[in-house]
Amino acid sequence: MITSTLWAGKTFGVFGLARTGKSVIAALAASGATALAWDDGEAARATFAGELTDLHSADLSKLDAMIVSPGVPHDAPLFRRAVAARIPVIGDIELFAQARAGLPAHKVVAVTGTNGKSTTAALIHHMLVTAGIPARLGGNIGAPILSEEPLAEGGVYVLELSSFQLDLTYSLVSEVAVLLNITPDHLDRHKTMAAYAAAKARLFAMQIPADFAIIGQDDRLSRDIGDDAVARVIPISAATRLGEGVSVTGGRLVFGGVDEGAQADWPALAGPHNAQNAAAAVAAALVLGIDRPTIARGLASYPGLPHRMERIAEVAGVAYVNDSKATNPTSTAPALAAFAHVHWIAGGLAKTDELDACLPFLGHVRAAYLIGQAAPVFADILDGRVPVVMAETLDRAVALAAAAARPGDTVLLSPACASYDQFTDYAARGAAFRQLVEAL
Ligand code: UMA
Ligand code: ADP
Repeated sequence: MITSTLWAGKTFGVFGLARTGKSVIAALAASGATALAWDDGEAARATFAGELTDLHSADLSKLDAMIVSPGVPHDAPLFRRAVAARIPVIGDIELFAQARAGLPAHKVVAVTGTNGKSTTAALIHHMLVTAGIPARLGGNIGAPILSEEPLAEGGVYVLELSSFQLDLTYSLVSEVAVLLNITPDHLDRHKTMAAYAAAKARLFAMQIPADFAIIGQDDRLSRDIGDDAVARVIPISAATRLGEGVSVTGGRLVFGGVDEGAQADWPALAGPHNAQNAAAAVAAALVLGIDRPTIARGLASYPGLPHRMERIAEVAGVAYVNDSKATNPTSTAPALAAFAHVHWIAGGLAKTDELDACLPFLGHVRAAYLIGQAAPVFADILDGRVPVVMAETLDRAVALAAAAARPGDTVLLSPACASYDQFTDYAARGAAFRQLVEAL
């Protein structure tokens, strides 16, 4: 666990008692601080082992800070009260930033972007491990960083950071910061694309000139953030040959203009989206001093992550692929592109009422099986372009797709939606899909 002497004797409010809140409370307690814990959710309170304090009626002005979980919206009444009480309102990543001064010398690699964060962060971590460099992987990937054991001198903390976490972070100076891409997502929280991009830009505003900013060049909002970066910028791209950067162009890895390898040698990194992720991870590895043969070994041996284009079974010649983590149209598009004959299970809680990024690949779709709240909206968009089946639930969708699929086809769960209307999260949705497939 990561602790800090800076917190000893202080009193913090901890708002939100899921993974983040629990890790914060443990780290604060181990550091000699007092944590006043609250969650608005009855279920979260019922399963919380420690003492609760109703922070809605507490005097917040006495607190040293309010530590808020990333999932709490900024218009939540308690969030507003904390802001009005003029105390710092911060997240667990800011606590980590504070604790860094007491840790053995180390580096931080922070990865953000709309899509590809987990893959890129996990790939960088894998390359560090392959190179024999002590490393930890945490953050939005599902492992709160304060729960990790501190590293010995020379270690590297790889953080996956969401816009929600960045909005609560003020002093994280990342030696290496990665921005993959910015496309529409989380607009219910941020309201505008400009506000969403501004949250991502914070990561680069906190850097110093000696640091490195690895910036995706494939969308304008990301390029703009690169233009304003204070750190040294390394451009990366999935598609463009970049003179001084790293790109994967036509399936070839290009470093600073030199062709260095082929994507075909990286089994868990297929597709144009993973070309971008690989380019970013290679740039980070180079900056961290990992040599090129080790980088090549890391790309080849990367095992992939569950719920991201994860091939879970082949039944009667039909492949079943779990891409439950694709929670917006831009992340679903590469999955549709990757397979020739797709029975596409989509829907859930839509983040936008369009599927624009997916439309170019509808030629690959034999039929769409729609589930969840988004089903009627998606049906309107897809009607007349592909056969549409209103399946409503995942179990019906799997049964109908399995019945229709022929050898050589792919049954793909790539919902382009959040899962919260029918599941606790994307991982539960992916696990349910796996169970249904295994029962076929
Ligand atoms: N709550 C209140 N009042 C409110 C709103 C929420 O009390 O008004 C409570 C809820 O009852 C809940 C807690 O606050 O108990 C919410 O916590 P949380 O949603 O932040 O849950 P954690 O388990 O701490 O998960 C968070 C991240 N969740 C979100 O950003 C929504 C996890 O990212 C992350 O893995 C974890 O911290 C560890 O860092 C998940 C995610 O969906 C995977 N992220 C989004 C994404 O990837 O698109 C950004
Ligand atoms: P994140 O952590 O940002 O959600 P993941 O690495 O978990 O990203 O990938 C989630 C999904 O997004 C994958 O299933 C894949 O379909 C898609 N994806 C991954 N990388 C990219 C990328 N660089 N650009 C667009 N889509 C991507």
